[in-house]
Amino acid sequence: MAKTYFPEITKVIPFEGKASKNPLAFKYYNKDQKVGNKTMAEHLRFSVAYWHTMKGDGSDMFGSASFVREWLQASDPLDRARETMDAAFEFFQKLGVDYYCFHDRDIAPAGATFAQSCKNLQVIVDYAKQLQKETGVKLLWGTANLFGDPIFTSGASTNPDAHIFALAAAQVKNALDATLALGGENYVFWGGREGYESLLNTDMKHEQEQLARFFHMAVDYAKKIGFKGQFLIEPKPCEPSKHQYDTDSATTLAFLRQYDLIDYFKLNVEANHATLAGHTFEHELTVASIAGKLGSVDANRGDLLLGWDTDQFPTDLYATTLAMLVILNQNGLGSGGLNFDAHPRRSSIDPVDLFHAHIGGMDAFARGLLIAQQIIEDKALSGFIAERYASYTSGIGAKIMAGQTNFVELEKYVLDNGLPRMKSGRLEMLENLINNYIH
Ligand code: XUL
Ligand code: CO
Repeated sequence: MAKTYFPEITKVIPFEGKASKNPLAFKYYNKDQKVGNKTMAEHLRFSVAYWHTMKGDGSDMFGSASFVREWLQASDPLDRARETMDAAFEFFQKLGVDYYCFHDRDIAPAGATFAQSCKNLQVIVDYAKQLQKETGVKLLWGTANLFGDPIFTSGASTNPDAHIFALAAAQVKNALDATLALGGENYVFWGGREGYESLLNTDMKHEQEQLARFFHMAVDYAKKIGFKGQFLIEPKPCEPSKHQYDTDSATTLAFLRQYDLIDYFKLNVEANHATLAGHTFEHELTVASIAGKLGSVDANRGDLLLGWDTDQFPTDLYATTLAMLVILNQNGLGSGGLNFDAHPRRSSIDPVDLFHAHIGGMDAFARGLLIAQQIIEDKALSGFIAERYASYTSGIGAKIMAGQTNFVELEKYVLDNGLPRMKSGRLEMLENLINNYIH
């Protein structure tokens, strides 16, 4: 690498432990430390989001860029893309993460024609391949940006115009080729424009059928090119669309089942999308997990007082603990990981703030992992929950679960045994218990 973009970071961010006062050191994330039967790195599989970390400029709906990044200054778009890629790999290595994620248009600039855009992507993919080989950093997932270009304003695959559907398909075809070329372990579909604004001009059934056709074609194309990575859908209820079709985990799973797609997809659950959908992060993770469909996580958080996707770095230990409980209970994310789909705030203008932000997120999840592992080892919650449902393990409860009884027999059961007695849910006791583990 010709020059350094993060000169203030002279070595890989070290693990220094809880007592360290060094803000540029991990206090909890100790890559090779075993937790249960895996190392922290194997459990957490952290990934950097190219769009925020490398391309984010601090702008918001009311103000222009507040960050000035040295890697974004070259006047030629391809030079700029290469310099950004250099800075990205310097960042991944100095932070000590093994994975990154991108949209096609994050890594390579759009050209004046579609053919030019594809060529640009090819050039940068070749460059990324070389840097991946040199550094050992891997691609967690690739995706296509089907929301930024104004042509997708009324949808990509759900657009009323079939020509635009074709453009979206062509773009995903190239993004899949890129992901395959870079050994991507997953491929994500996030449908920011796959939704509608008003039913006055929308045929919802038609649009949902279009979306299903699109996904089937993606499955077919992946088979054709030998892409073995996991397909993931990332639910979000709104923003930028008013109603997005992949609203939340439950809606997305129902859609996948309805259109015979369930075998080919898992979900990429994002914390801030969960809260926008009026759910907790752990609810969305659990709905996906109990269906055997929790594939990966976009790790971030929203702001309780703001009703939009603020994509802040995760710092809340309560949230990371509950998330890691779900992940540990399903024995990990498989080919998925924890991708920081998050950006420093508008006032955090320095490149070093990117380090502080990621270090905080990684430590918050490492602590969540340690706490969740202890809770599981102690059977602190599972024991209580098992006891709460114990009446289903024998007698009439076991018959209910085995499908061996009916309303008539249950009526007789109540008549013979009298009215049931209530039991406490002990929520306050359990909340206290969790707080005692978070220390
Ligand atoms: C948008 C969002 C996306 C997806 C990938 O809210 O989360 O960046 O993660 O397209
Ligand atoms: Co996301």
